[in-house]
Amino acid sequence: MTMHAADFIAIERSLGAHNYKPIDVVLERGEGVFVWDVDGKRYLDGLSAYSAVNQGHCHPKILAAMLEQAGRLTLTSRAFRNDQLAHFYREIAELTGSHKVLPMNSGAEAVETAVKAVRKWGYEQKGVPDGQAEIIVCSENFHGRTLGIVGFSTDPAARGSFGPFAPGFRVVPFGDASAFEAAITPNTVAFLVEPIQGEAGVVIPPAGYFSRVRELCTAHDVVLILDEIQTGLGRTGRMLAEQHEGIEADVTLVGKALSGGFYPVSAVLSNSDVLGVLKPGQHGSTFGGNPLACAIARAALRVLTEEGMIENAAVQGERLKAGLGAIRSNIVREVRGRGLMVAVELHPEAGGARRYCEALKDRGVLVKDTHDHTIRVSPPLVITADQVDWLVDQFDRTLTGA
Ligand code: IF1
Repeated sequence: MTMHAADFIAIERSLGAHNYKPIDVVLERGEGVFVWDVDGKRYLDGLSAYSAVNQGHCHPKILAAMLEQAGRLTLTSRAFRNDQLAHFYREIAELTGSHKVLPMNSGAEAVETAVKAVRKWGYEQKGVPDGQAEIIVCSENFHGRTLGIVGFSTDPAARGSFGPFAPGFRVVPFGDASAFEAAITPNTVAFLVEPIQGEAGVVIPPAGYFSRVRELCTAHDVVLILDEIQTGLGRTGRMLAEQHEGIEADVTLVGKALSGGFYPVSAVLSNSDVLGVLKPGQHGSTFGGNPLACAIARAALRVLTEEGMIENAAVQGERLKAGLGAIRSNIVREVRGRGLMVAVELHPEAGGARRYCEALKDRGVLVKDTHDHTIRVSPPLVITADQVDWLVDQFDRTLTGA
């Protein structure tokens, strides 16, 4: 019996937990910027799995590296060494200017790892009294779904009914360096922040915010942790979004596109001695740093740079932003973004972004609403100028009702 879209959806509805409300398109194949549904209809992917497939779907070189490694050795655990880890360390350290690397799997695990490491650093290096470490975070943050992380979320949907939560976090408004300064105490060990807030709707901080934050962190011996899980690895037109701000984080978190979407791979990158506080037995993961993950990540990083994807993201990002910004529609409130991390915010009177995402789907464009009134647009970094123009045209027709 051939299954149709409605059949897949019905089974998911009856057997799955309803923790998502996906756009009802059932995808079965992907290549570059395109994906195809079970009826053979083609779509331009304007989400890239939330920036995990920056390199485009099923990139042939990453696929080849994965297949080659999968037939050789997949998992040793960290009880033994493997011949991929050292190469991965060297290559990612060089590309990001880091001195120490700790591999994990999901983005949330990288965030949790950083929280553990900076607390330990605070007690052992900064001299914070035991159990008193404080970490400053921003309102509207998104860092993942684990208990430690949702405990310092300000989103009622993310944290509601999941407590009790761990103490030790202070929340300040994003983009306000004075508020950050006022929240620093002698027990502050770190500031955890996204360079551009993704889930909050692609919120870009005011110019100068991060250079001031960097100064304050240095002056008060506070570890600056940048969550680049979404903004990193070319998405904003630079390898890391911090490069737009002219700063360097002490700890950088990457994930998502670190595998080009083939496998969950994340990493904590450290410029300071933070990761140095972790000793044998104090942290780990069965799958973290496995040879399959390392081989995939190495290929994913290599194609990003070798194939000019980061420069392309800068060029096509400008084209996309200009094109979307030129749409004459009275329901568009603002178009903003950096590189290929773009958002179209609609006026509340438009009745919500979801209906426009549904309409765009019918026109062959897959995008996702966030926070009711914003459409996130983040295609793979391999998108061409013609494809950007076509994408903009579909937005134009949808938002002007043409
Ligand atoms: C979902 C959002 C994006 C992240 C940052 C850590 C993580 C994420 C800056 C955790 C994850 C996700 C998860 C995904 C939706 C997606 C998302 F809308 F929820 F906010 F991209 F914008 N730091 N982002 O953006 O990484 O543990 O998921 O690997 O469905 O929850 P993870």
